Amino acid sequence: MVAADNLQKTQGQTTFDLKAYLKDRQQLCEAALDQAVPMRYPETIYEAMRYSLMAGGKRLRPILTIATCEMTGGTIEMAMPTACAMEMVHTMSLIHDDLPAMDNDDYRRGKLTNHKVYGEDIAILAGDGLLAYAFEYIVEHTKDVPAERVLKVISRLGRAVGAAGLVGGQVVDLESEGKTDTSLETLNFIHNHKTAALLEACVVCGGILAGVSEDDLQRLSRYSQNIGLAFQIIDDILDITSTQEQLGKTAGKDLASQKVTYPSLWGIEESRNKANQLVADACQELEPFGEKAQPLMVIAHYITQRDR
Ligand code: GRG
Repeated sequence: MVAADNLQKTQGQTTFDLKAYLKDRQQLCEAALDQAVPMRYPETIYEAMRYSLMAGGKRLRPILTIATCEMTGGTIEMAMPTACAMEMVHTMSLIHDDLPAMDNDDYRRGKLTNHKVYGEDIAILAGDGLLAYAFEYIVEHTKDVPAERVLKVISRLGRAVGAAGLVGGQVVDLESEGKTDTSLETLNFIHNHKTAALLEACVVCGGILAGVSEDDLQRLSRYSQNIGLAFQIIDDILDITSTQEQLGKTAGKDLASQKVTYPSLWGIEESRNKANQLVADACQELEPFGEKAQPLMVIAHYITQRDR
C-alpha cells in the first residue's frame, strides 16, 4: 500500500488514516524481519535473536526509514533492508539495556526479557549477533541503490550506534545512576545519544538511500532530532502514567529509582508542552517536501499522542 492509499475524505476534508498506515507498515516490517532472520544452526542463538526481534514493538524505526525514503523519491523496496537493520540494532540495544549489568529489567515488549529466558551469556551474544547481522544485511540485500549511498548508510548507522551515539548515551546514563542532581544539559546529552541518535539515523538513512540533497539531509536531521527528544519526553511521562500491561515493560521505574527525568524537572504538563513544541518544530522542517511529507508529519504527532 502506498502512502496515498491512506488518505481518507471526511466531511470534504482529506485526512490521513494513521492507524491503517501504521498497521500496514508494521505488517510489512514484521514479514521482512521474519524472513531476514530465519532459524539456522546453532538454533540456540537464532532462537534468542528471533525471540526479541519478533516480540512485537511499534516498529517505529523501520517505518521512519521507509516513510522518509518514499517521501524523498525512493521506494519501499530500496529502504526495506536498512529498515530491518534499524529494527535489529534497536532490538539489540533493548536486549543489552535490560541486562542485570545495565537496567536489570524482567519484562520487555510484554514478554520476559531475553536474559530471563536464555541466560545472560546468550542474551549478550543475541545482541551481538543482531548488531553484526544488521550491517551485513544492508550490504547484502540492498538493491537498486548506488554503492556510495549504501556506504554512507553504513557509516551513519555505525556512528549512531557507537560511542558517538547509543553507547555514549548509555555510558553517561549509567554514570548518572543514583544521582539526584543530574543537569538538564546532561539529561539532554543522554537522550540525544541514547534515543534520538538511532531515530535520526533511521530518517537520514531513508533519505540517503533515495539520494536527497545535502540541504534536505540537514532538514531530515533536524526533524528527527526534534522527534527523538519528544519521543523520550513522552517515554518519561508514560513511565509515570501507564501500567506495565500498557507498556509491556516495568512501569514506574524512574520514580522508584529517583532518576532525574524530564517530568521530574518540569512536571508532566510542561513536559508535554515541550514535547508538542518539539513536534511542531520538527514538522516545520518538512514543509519544503509538501504533500509528500504527510506520513512523517502524522508520525511526529503520533509520538506525543501514543499510549505505549
Ligand atoms: C548499540 C552497541 C550498542 C549497545 C547498546 C544498551 C545500550 C547500548 C543503549 C541503550 C539504548 C536504549 C535502550 C535506549 C532507549 C530507547 C527507547 C526509548 C526505547 C523504547 O523504544 P520503543 O518505545 O520500543 O520504540 P518498541 O518496543 O515499541 O520498539
